[in-house]
Amino acid sequence: MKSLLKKLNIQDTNPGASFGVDHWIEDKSGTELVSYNPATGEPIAKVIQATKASYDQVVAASQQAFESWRNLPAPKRGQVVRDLGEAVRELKEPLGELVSLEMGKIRAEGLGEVQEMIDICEFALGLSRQLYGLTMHSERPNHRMYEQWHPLGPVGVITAFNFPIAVWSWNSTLASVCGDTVIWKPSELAPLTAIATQHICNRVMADHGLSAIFSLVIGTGQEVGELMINDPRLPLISFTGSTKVGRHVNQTVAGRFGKTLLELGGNNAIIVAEDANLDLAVRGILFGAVGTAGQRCTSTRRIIAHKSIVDELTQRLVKAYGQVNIGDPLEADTLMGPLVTSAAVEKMEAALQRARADGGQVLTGGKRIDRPGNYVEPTIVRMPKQGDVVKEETFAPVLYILDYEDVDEALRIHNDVPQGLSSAIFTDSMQTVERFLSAGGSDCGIANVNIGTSGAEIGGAFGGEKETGGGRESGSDSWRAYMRRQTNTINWGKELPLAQGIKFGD
Ligand code: UN1
Repeated sequence: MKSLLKKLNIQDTNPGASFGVDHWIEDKSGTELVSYNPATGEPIAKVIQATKASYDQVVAASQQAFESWRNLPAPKRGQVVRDLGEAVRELKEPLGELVSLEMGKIRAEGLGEVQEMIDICEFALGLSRQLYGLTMHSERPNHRMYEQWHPLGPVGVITAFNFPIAVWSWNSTLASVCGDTVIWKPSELAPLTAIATQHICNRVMADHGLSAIFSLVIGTGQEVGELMINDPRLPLISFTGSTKVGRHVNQTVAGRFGKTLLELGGNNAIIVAEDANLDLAVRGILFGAVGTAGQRCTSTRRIIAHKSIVDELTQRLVKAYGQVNIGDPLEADTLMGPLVTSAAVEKMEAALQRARADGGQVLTGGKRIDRPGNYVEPTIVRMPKQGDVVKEETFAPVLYILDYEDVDEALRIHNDVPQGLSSAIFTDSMQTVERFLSAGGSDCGIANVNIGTSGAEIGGAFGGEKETGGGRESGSDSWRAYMRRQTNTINWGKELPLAQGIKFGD
């Protein structure tokens, strides 16, 4: 562990704010934050959290950096992000392992997460030459109309523990090629991953003679989070986390006419039709429900299976769950690591208690594992109906199984939850596929066919509807969230005709 931390410049005690190589700020009155290894319960290292004083210093630096960064041609900004991707590629292994060490996802997924950052850096580089605006034909003679996109300013990015690098990188790489500067408040559960990433950013910025394009402020939601969402100097807040906190962020930022980009709770279901390829379905469900110990926004939480195959599917899933190797996330053959905190274990236990009270039958799992660390058994619960507990997001490996008789019923159950992030169907019927993808089908931001709900590629827009918050991050045209649109009309004639044919004082 010591050599891993050394490779990434993590000290025993780390300052909690930075905007450049020579700009690490240790707040004298900052409180200590200890990062624990969820696999053992042991401390890894400490961070001195930022308070208002260092927060203000970071925002001032970020504002100042924005003044010149916004004028650098976007393809030049892209080159900085390209170098960031290259620097991360060189440290992929230790960085991925630090993710595993700090939040408990298995090594393969930790590395996958770093790969997601490398991928989005490449995407952002290409994007830096494609920040397109439209041109329109004016109704007036000798007039030209078009729209262009300008950067917003310093953007606040508040991220969750479960993707401590990837989600920040979706935001920061796109925002920075768009000409914004970025201020990052990571989860209090994954501060060391953020510190390691900031060290890399600092090096790359220094190579380009820059600072404060990427900045870090580690502190509590109550202190630093509140400062950010109330701060008119931050025109956009991108927030990933629970619906409950997201609602507060949304309302607060809207109150000052700021913009938000929200990626909140998911309660993702897979419909398994009577004609589904069950081999594929079992594998897709296993990765979706057990991967990352059920702690992805995209994790599969509900199975809606046709009555004719539900028993066979369930038996096969129970068997597959029995073969899941649970243990140290850094061991090569582990498939499921611990939950992030013991509070997460307690929330899982409470949800299972409610599910049982609702008539749920636990078919496998259901218990905490008696060893150090926050280990639980991956759990399958057969539910007679979709009650309140099934409609809530429990961030744990709990999979509820429901059944249906016809596609109408499947879709009704599917959409009858407050969240709308990801969804999937397993079927070989073209009609059922099209039905699922039609306007009256899945109401989610992501709808997949014959693959699971999780593991999206960076190239598509990522996000969801309803209480998931409506934001879109990562690929496609998500970059627009980080810019402001300006419509321009240019008169190159010698007359001043008015639109709508209005004559005024002629
Ligand atoms: C999240 O859980 O917040 O699609 C992000 C996925 C990952 C990202 C998940 N690429 O599962």
